[in-house]
Amino acid sequence: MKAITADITTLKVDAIVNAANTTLLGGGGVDGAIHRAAGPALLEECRGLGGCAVGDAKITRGYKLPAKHVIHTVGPVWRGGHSGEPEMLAGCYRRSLEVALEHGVKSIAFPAISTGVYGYPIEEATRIAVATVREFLKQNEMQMDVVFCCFSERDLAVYSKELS
Ligand code: AR6
Repeated sequence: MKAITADITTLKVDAIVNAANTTLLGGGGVDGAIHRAAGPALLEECRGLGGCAVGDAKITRGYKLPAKHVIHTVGPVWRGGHSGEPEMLAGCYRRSLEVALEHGVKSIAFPAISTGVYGYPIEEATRIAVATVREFLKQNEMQMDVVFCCFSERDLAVYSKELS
């Protein structure tokens, strides 16, 4: 596991994770950036997926992206932390890794799911992200390169602290 600052759409990994919404039909933030970079064929494939539940994940091809696949997951909207948000956010990381494993993905990059428009506090979200990925890799005794792709130096500092 490592944390970097980058635009996730530029990463040449087996799969990048998209912080989508339940429709899977695009939006703003990292979702908008991924759809723009992948091209309209991504939206076409997403139309056939029938949406995605909060905490679940679905995979598509990467089209014009350097990444081979996009794993679309839907984070929870932050409502103060007592509405099941931690469990749902952990589900995003766990389900994304399960889907990755099923598709032979050896390298994966995650954005900071739910911490933008959905308002999840970065420190708490980071703790869940790192703990859930660590636990998954340990339980599955597997080799997967996991990159936490931060979009600001501030987020990178939070991730670096959590990883050390
Ligand atoms: N590369 C990496 N990280 C990025 C990029 C990028 N190109 N662009 C933004 N981020 P958000 P959410 C960071 O709002 O909170 C969409 O409309 C951003 O700085 O994209 O899960 C969906 O359709 C933040 O740290 O996702 C949903 O409706 C992180 O990505 C809703 O937003 C997540 O911010 C999902 O909200």
